Amino acid sequence: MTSPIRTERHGDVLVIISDNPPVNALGAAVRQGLEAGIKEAQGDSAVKAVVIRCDGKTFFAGADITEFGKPMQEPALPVLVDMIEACDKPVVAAIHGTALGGGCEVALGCHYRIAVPSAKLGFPEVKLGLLPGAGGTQRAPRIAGVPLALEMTAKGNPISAKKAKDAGLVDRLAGEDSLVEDALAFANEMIGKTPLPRASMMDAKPDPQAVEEFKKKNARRFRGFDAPAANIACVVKATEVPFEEGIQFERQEFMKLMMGVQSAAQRHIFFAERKAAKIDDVPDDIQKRDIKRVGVIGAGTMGGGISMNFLSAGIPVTIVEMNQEALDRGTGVMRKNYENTAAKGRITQDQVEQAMGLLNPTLDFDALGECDLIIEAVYENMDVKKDIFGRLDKIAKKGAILASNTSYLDINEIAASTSRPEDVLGMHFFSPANVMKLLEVVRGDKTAKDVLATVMALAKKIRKVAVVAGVCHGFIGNRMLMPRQVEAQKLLMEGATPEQIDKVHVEFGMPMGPFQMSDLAGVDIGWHRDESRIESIRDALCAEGRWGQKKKAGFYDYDDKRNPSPSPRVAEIIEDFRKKTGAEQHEVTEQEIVERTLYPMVNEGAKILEEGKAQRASDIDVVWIYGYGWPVYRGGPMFWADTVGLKTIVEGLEKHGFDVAPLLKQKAEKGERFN
Ligand code: T1G
Repeated sequence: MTSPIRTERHGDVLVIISDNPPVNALGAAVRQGLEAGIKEAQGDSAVKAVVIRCDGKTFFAGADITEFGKPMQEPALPVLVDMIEACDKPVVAAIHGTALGGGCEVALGCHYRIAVPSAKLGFPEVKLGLLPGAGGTQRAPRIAGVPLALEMTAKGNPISAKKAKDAGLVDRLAGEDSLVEDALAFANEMIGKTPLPRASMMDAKPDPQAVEEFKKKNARRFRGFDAPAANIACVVKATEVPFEEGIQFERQEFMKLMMGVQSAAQRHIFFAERKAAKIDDVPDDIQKRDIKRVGVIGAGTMGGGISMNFLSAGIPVTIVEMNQEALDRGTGVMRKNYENTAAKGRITQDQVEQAMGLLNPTLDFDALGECDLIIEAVYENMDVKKDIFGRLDKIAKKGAILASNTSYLDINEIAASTSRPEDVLGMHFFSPANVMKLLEVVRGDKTAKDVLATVMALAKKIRKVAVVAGVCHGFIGNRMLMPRQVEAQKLLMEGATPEQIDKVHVEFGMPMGPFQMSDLAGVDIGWHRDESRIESIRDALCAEGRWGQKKKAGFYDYDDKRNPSPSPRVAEIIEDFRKKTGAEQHEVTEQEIVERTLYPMVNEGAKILEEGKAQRASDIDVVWIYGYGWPVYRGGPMFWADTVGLKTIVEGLEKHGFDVAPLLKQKAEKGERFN
């Protein structure tokens, strides 16, 4: 097999080039090729300098994650980086695209770095539950200082080439289209320069105050994760001990993380997210429809949020409402959202105007006739939706895709209200739609393959993580949410309190528990609105106007800053219901709460797989990570179940009288896993 690495001579300079699509991952063949290239440069007196660069869309984007867990082939990346740095001829890294992880470490092992302005550098290892394991935690603080090294390694977000240059991580910016020439010129200029700048020879200045501030500022973000603290410890170690000792420490911390469940979970999600984009029975290269303009029906919270996704991606939107007041309110909220983002410095005022300039608010339903994709985002009522789709059928252009944002309802039934069911599918956004990354793409029985592929590709363009779901009540996420909510209510009747149940979920790593979530979303969602009809604790709360945070009272009481506190009134309501129904009380333990609220979700996930409503277990994991904030370090419900052990899950379900899904029981009996 030909090596992905080739070398070229340009006068006194040897250029080592990697061509390893799609991201020049530093797999064994690349490492071996780089090693050979450096040896070639060392061994040839005519070579006076070296440039390392990559073909394709990016400089090395990291170690090859697919190699993790397999026997490591020489040279190990840390050894290779040290070899580059030890070269006695100047080595220049020519960076474009994203120099990430091991790629950034290779660059820091080089003596000089030149990058195009659009390039980014970063250490995303922490997002895989890891840390830079090839010297990055030791070289970055030595070159760029502790504060930036902490930001880059423990949070994992890339920085621009400009910021990298200001910090000394990059020496020069090349022309956007002249990286190769500029890198060669830089290398020639550095010939004969001694001593060569070697990061490992530098000192990293201690900065204990920056470390404490960083830890405090990010405590909430890092809650439950192992890797951030390990990254911080390595960066601090770089300021305390000689380079070699720091490298040993980094290596031991890296191995601890690599062997841990959290990194396995986070690497699982990395690949699961990308796998979710693939539709098993639809070829990647199927011809997709051209979506030049999107129509949105309804300018409420969802319609406005949905529209913003397209506007932010530069796609014009026609948004329709029934009356001017609702239309103005909706567009006003959209503008305010953009202005708030601009106020935080995340976008410019120009970008606000650019986005809003693409919006065409109108009361004219027929204006949707010029749209290539129309998304209905009105309230959850089947009759209303069928009426709208019937009207769309009359005015939408031929080939337009007709989508409903319904969270539960039957897409097949909605499609049947048109003469073009093959053009109909669900696009279930999660509130707030302009923030939450998950998009459930609901495939109707008659949805055409190109329609599905078009929407999946569009999802990536609007920076959503899309998962294909089949038609069933609640699709994937909300369908699994239901048994959790039902059991949580039952546990209240049997002796648990809302705060006890929520605490278990928050300590598990969820952003909030079932009752906090209910208060946030609105206790009154789906309530029959008949105050005299009180058949559940929820009904009793709603009848008293305890509709959740928006009313400063739900399952909890809320102060003006929406801080929750246990509610004596809710305790009374629960007590009344326990007495009225004669529910048997018992001491509810935390383990019982886990078994009765989380295990049933796994059981429902197994049913979803059995019924073919999800393509794969990892898709279900992606839904829960990106739609509900399931802690990524637990890998999603199905991955987590594998780590608990499916036998244990089955025993727990049977202990509490649940019907175990045949697929789950069968896998447990065979000692299999979902993922
Ligand atoms: N290894 C293996 N495969 C990778 C990969 C990697 N590092 N990065 C991407 N891929 C695959 C990906 O699975 C997909 O495959 C295809 O490339 C395109 O990816 C020792 C230990 C670079 C910003 O974490 O962030 O270095 O689905 O769809 O949207 O210190 O990929 O086509 O079959 O994401 O243009 C650290 C991870 C590794 C970077 C490009 N590096 N990658 O985004 O394409 S650990 C990372 C990304 C490490 C050292 C440590 C993104 C991207 P398929 P894509 P994209």
